[in-house]
Amino acid sequence: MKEMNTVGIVGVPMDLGQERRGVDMGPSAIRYAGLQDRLLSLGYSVIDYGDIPVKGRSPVQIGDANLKNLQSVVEASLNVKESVMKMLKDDVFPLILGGDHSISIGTLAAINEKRQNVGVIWYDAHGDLNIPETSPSGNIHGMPLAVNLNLGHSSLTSIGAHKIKPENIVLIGARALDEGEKELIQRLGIKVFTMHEIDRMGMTAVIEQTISHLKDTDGVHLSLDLDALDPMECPGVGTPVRGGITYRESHLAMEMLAESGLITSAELVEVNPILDDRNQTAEVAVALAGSLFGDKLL
Ligand code: HAR
Ligand code: MN
Ligand code: MN
Ligand code: MN
Repeated sequence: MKEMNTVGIVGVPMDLGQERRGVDMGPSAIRYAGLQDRLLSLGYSVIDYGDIPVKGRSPVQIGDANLKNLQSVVEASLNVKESVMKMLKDDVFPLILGGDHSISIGTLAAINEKRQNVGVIWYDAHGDLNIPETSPSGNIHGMPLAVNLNLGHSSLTSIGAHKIKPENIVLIGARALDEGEKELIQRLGIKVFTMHEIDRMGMTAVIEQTISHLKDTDGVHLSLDLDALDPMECPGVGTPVRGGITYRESHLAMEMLAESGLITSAELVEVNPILDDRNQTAEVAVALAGSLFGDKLL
């Protein structure tokens, strides 16, 4: 973690990037799980910027089958961007609570305004590298990383200067990549640690290599999709995939990232309390945030 002693929290009650209801309650669930107290206990000051307004699901869907709820996602993303820009201006560490992963379009649009050469860690079972032409679902939460490479529908790519360089991205935990995503990864040479590499090398080596891959960036954004973890430990997600990262491996990853001092912003996404078991996925999110913000355990 960069020496920054105030954390800014903002919630994005967004569920329009996918089809399962309930993920819009993610920010509340994460707050109820004690995020603020966890950060205060680690010595940070916390400013809660509240929640960003997100339109309800309209019965008449705007956009088409390849881009569900496009117009509402664009509107919300512009609000996310504005709010994250405010946090950056206030010089606090931006911690954004989803909401589905489409919120990342606005988050990184803001970060790209402020910094050049931004690094991104995409901790996720999925690649989120679809464009409308390759998406099997038309769900925008499967597209944000592509948008951040300036690929996809112009209504999304025009939300900001989406200029993340392929060589500044690392995917960790991937195990459900679509064909078009695999092709893009190969073509752009994006660094990916799939579950295979995590099993084979161990999380220690994965994070060491991630850190060395991203060491020359101007700060790294951690996009933490809770479905990266195994659904036995994080059942409260809309698109669970078996065979995920363990709770302990994830803590190790966060602890090593904290030590690296590289992380300058983060988001916790895809927590869906309706699908959860006693808010445990939100509790995992808060516990991992503890490690990311430097809890040393001793
Ligand atoms: N790749 C699939 C699609 O595009 C599933 C995407 C699921 N995405 C998330 N975020 N849950 O990672 O529809
Ligand atoms: Mn995701
Ligand atoms: Mn995912
Ligand atoms: Mn753009």
